[in-house]
Amino acid sequence: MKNILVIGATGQIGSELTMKLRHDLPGGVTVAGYIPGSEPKGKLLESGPAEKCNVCDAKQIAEIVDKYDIDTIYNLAALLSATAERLPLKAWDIQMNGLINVLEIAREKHCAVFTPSSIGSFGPDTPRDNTPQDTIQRPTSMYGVTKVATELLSDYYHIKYGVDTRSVRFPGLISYTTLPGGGTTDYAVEIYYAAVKGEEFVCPLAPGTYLDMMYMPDALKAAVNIMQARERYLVHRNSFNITSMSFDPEGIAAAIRKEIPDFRMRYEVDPVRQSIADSWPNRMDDVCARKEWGWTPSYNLETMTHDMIVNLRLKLGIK
Ligand code: AKB
Repeated sequence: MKNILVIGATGQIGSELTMKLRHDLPGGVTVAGYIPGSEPKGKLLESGPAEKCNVCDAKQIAEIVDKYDIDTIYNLAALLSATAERLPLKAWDIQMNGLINVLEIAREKHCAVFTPSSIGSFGPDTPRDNTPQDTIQRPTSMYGVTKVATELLSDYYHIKYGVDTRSVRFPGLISYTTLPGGGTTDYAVEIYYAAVKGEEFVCPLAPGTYLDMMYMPDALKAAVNIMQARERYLVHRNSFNITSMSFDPEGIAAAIRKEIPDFRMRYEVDPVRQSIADSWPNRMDDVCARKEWGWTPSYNLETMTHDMIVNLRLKLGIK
C-alpha cells in the first residue's frame, strides 16, 4: 500500500481512515474521494489531496487512479441498512454498480481493493450465537443482499482475475468524530451524545437486542491490517468476521451509568430497525481473522465508554 484512494472519504469510516492512512503510511499519498455536497473540511482537507469521486462514475475513478498512480482502493461508498430499506434501488446502484466499477478498474490497473461487508450480510437462518465464519448467509434486507453480493463478487474477481480483494464484516461502529447515518446500529453512537448532553435517550431498539459492536480505532486497525496481511496466510478473503464486544441497549446504558449515574433511557421501538436487528447475529466468532492475520481488538464496552464520554465532552465543550 503506497498510493491509496479512499472512496467515501468524508463518511463515518472514511473521514477517520483517510487520516490514519496518511499518518501511518507516509511516503505515498492517500487521496480523499468525496461526492459534491460532502466536501472534506479542516484537517482532512489540509493534510492531503482530495478529488471528486462518485463510485458510480467509472471514468472519474480511473482518472484519479492514473493521476496518483493508485495501488490500493478503499471502497467505502454505501447506504446503511435502514436507509437502504427506504431507497433499495439507490442502494443497489451505489453498492453493486459502484463495486463493479471499482473492481473493473482494479483489474485493469492492478489495484488491491477493500470493500467492507457487515453483520448485515447474515440473516434470520444464520446461527445467532458465535456465528461461524463460513455459514448460511440469506439476509432479508437490501443492505444485506448487497453485502453478500459484494463478498461474492470480490471473491470472484480474485479467483478469476487475481485482483487482491480483501474485506471484513464490520459490526456496528462507534465513534465520536463523524456521525453514522441511516444504520440500524446508530443508536449506540447517539446514546453517548444524549448522555453527555444530560438528555433522556429514546432507544429505537428493544431491550434484549444483542448486536456485535466495535470502537472506531479497532475498526480502522482492522481495515489497515487486513490489507497489509501476508497473502500466503489468507485462507479467506471476502469477508472476515471481526468483533470486539456484544451488548443490548440495557448493557450500554448500564456502562454509561457507571460514568453518568443519572443517565435516563426509554424505549420507542422503530419497527424497521428492529426487524433488521432481529435478523442479525448476537455475536460473531472471529477466530479465522485472529488466526489468519492476527486480528485482536483493543477496546471493550467499559474502555470504549470512558473514551467516548471524555472525547465527546471535549468536542461538545461540556464539563
Ligand atoms: C448499519 O447499522 O447499517 C451498519 C452496519 C452494521 O453495517 N452500521
